[in-house]
Amino acid sequence: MNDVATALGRLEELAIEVPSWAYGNSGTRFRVFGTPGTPRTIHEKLADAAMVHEVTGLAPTVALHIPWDKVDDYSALGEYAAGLGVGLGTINSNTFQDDEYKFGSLTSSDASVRRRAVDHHFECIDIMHATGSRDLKIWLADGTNYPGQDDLRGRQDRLAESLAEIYARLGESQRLVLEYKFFEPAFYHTDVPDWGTSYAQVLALGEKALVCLDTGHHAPGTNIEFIVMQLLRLGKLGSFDFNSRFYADDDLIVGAADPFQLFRIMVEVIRGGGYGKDSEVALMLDQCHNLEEKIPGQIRSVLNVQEMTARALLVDREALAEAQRAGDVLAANGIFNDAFYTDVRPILAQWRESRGLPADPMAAFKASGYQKKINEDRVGGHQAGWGA
Ligand code: PSV
Ligand code: MN
Repeated sequence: MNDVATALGRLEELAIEVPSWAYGNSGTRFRVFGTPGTPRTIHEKLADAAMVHEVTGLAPTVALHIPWDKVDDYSALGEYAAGLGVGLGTINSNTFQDDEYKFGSLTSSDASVRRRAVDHHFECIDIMHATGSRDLKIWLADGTNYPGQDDLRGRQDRLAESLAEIYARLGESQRLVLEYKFFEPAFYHTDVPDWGTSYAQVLALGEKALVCLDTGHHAPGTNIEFIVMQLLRLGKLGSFDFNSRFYADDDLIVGAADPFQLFRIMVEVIRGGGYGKDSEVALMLDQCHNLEEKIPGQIRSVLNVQEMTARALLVDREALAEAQRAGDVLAANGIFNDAFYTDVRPILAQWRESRGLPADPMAAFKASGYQKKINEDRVGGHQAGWGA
């Protein structure tokens, strides 16, 4: 195994972006439960996100979703965030909640609907200029429910045209990341269902367009780390939306369903140059907590990513390559698994303390009294959640 000091040396480079929407109410199609202390404004969401960063040192930026997080003055919002010790990150567009988009947005056969959807992305790019955000993240709910409902090829062609218009509007240092998802809300076909489609679309656009991989957006049994390897190899992995799933797009705490999968993904991220300060790959969370308290949910998530990153950094690459060259299947597998089975929690606790962070961020948050305070303070108003 790699020596622990070298591995932990690289841990310093880990930065995870948290989503603003994680702090609002969310749920399933059966029920969205309200909870005390839920933010009413983007300012309150940022304050909650800042707590995650304060106790972990891992989450310096917050992704915004438009129009959920719209404000009049984004420079002021950026200053407010900076005052809390965090920055504004990726801007997520939203073309999945307006009646006009019922049959599609960027793929719609109705030119006026496409115009509206493209204009929404122009607005997002304007916001990115004001916030200094690098990435515009596009996920489309576009798709159909029944064979024959629409022309699959026509939709793909219109998607390419719409994306080209949006791409042409990007600033020099801005990027577009196109997220894929194999189903939901459409059930027969989705217009960007898989990494191959996203890759084909962004390849046609140019080098500022990349793929966003949401770990919850694959069919059961998919080898996600293979996709990670391939996109890194092709230079087209732009970002991750981390979460975990048991069945569908469950948006659960990352690493909760399958820690070994998260480890395997981080191994490929590191192997492919997608990790650390010299990498342009954005590591984001995309989670909505339905039952658990939201801030500790995010803390647990970023800690899980940190833990699996530490384990992945422990893989002895040289010994692994040697075993692979020698065709020693079980030795190679053993070297890989040795790193996964290493309990890094005690050394991570020490590592945190040596940096002035709490050894146990979950306990530190609990002891901070922050949850009690927001439960008492945030009375009245409209709690943020889906559609707000
Ligand atoms: C779609 O399921 C998705 O993963 C996209 O990233 C959306 O923007 C996000 O969820 C909203 O929670
Ligand atoms: Mn996502």
